[in-house]
Amino acid sequence: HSLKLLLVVVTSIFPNTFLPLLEARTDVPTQTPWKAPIMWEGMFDGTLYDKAHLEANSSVALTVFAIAKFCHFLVSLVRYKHFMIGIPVTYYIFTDIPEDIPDFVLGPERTMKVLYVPRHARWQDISMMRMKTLSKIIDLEISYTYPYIFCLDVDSIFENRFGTEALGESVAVLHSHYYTVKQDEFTYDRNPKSKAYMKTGDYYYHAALFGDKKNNVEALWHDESHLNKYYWLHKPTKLLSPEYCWDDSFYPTIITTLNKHTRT
Ligand code: 2GW
Ligand code: MN
Repeated sequence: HSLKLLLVVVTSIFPNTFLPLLEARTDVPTQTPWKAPIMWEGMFDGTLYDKAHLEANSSVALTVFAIAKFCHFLVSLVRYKHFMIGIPVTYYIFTDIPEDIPDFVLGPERTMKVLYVPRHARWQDISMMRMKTLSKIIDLEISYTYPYIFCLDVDSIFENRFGTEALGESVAVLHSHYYTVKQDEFTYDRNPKSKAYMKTGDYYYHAALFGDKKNNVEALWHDESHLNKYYWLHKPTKLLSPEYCWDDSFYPTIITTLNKHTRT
């Protein structure tokens, strides 16, 4: 009984850490060498996660950047269907043209904040400087209000459940182009002068969170290279399968559940 009680207490503090995973899939790796779960479709009961997160009053800040011509992507992104249904979500939209944000009706428990950011001339900087803006807003505001934050490319479309099972201390997404690829073909930054330099690593992660810009050396894949270096040094506690960020144009799919990320 006391074990059960302990589990109940622990589960309510860390709702998504201790929920049981269903019978592991055998066709894909479901755990990292450092024992973090890799979440694949069919491995979890979403209703259990939703219930635990509802009871724990979880909420999520979802940050996206819509700079220059990227505002139109927002329409499909904010559709109330698949992302964290059942718990409150605030969209943090960073843009240089607030008047270009389309009108949309937000679903229940959704709110939106539009924040102005200046446009950088080079697209590499648009992408990379997201981290600087994000770390500022996290320190100023988000960390006080939201237990969870997800940072997404705006050109993503939720087409299937992207639910509370995806929440965790530190969550990385396996890049759909690389999850079957050998490590020496990963596009890590191999330039020793770069802060993102890495010879070996664990996986190749997709930049759902971002790195920063230092030393005046531009990393091979910009923020994505820094992100990969960061997650190599600080192991994520949960990995999401490439199902969470799929790219249709790349591979005729063997995967049943897709959340699309269109390459622009
Ligand atoms: C990006 C490339 C070329 C021209 C413009 C832009 C651009 C990006 C822009 O004009 N306005 C804008 O808001 N962005 C934001 O940056 C937007 O949120 C977009 O989703 C994000 C990343 O750019 P994207 O989606 O065009 O590039 P991907 O999908 O090839 O990005 C991957 O690689 C990037 C680094 O090179 C990042 O790591 C990104 O997170 C990865 O998915
Ligand atoms: Mn993108």
